[in-house]
Amino acid sequence: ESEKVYLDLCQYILQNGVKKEDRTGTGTISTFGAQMRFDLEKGFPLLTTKKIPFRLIASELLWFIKGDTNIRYLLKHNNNIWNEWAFKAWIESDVYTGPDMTNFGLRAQNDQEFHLLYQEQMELFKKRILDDADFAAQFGELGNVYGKQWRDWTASNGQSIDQLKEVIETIKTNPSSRRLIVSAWNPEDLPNMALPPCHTMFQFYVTEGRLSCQLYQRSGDVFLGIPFNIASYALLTHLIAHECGLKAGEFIHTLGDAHIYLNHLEQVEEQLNRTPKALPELLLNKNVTSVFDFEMEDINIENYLPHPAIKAPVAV
Ligand code: DHF
Ligand code: TMP
Repeated sequence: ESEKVYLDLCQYILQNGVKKEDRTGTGTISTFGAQMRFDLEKGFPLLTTKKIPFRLIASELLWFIKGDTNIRYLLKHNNNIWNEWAFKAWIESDVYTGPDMTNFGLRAQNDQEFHLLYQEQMELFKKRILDDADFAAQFGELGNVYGKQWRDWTASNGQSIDQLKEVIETIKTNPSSRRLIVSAWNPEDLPNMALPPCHTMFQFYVTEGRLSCQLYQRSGDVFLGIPFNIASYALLTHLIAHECGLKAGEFIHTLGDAHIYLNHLEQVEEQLNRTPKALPELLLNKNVTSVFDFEMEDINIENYLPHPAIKAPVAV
């Protein structure tokens, strides 16, 4: 059970984490610097100690791979994980004339009446993104986030750099390279992003027919975000290995600020009381040969029998 490294990290932070204020006003316990290794040959690292919605992870990854940065694609796939950050820009804009939604994330947790009002506005927002292409182009946009930097990094001379395409090409032509890197951290472009990238850069490594990947994540929400990030990069490694005729080797997850939000502590305790089950397997459509051609129906998880989901509020 390779998810033990994740449970150990949770345990470690509970025991050794230091109280730390954070941007969202929620508060965390935090440690700096941690590493988890997942052997992808021993099963697909989708946590079993709580149910993780794999189709949300797959559709988010396909969205990055397409170079898309607008939540409209995600909403069309019934994926709501980025809504709050587009909604935030909308309610802070001059065009928004609805009820005051300032600080909606925290207020919705503490005030039931406001929660209903917020839900109503969020539903209106989602509907408008789906129904109105012009509105979506303006307010569904998260700015120059992952998809933009991976596929269309704008260089100072104005040229576009397709980092993902180039790294896949290099894995094929020069697999021993020590420069197999994709960076989402573009300092000049940070002001143009809804959220500066949390998964900031990743590197590939090829030996003995196996493709490994290491991610440097500057900031990790260990209960909510990290399980998604693990599965997402494991899937990306499998997709690239598939195209390059390699086996998936290891996924190594290196974290900077690894934190548990103070309103996730009970949930983490509950999860730690559960016994992990066997990891599921990933099944990819063999007829798809390029990373850039995968669609949702080409990606499937089998034998996934997790414990039930555990709900927790996301800090905005
Ligand atoms: N902010 C914070 N504070 N934590 C995050 O993990 C985070 N992740 C982002 C953007 N901003 C963030 C993008 N990824 C969820 C998971 C991943 C994610 C955003 C949100 C999430 O809410 N997951 C819930 C339910 C998902 C659902 O079923 O719709 C979960 O229980 O895993
Ligand atoms: P920050 O920009 O202040 O670090 O806040 C970002 C929060 O989102 C932080 O709790 C980490 C979390 N996060 C993840 O854990 N994984 C992700 O993929 C993303 C986008 C965010």
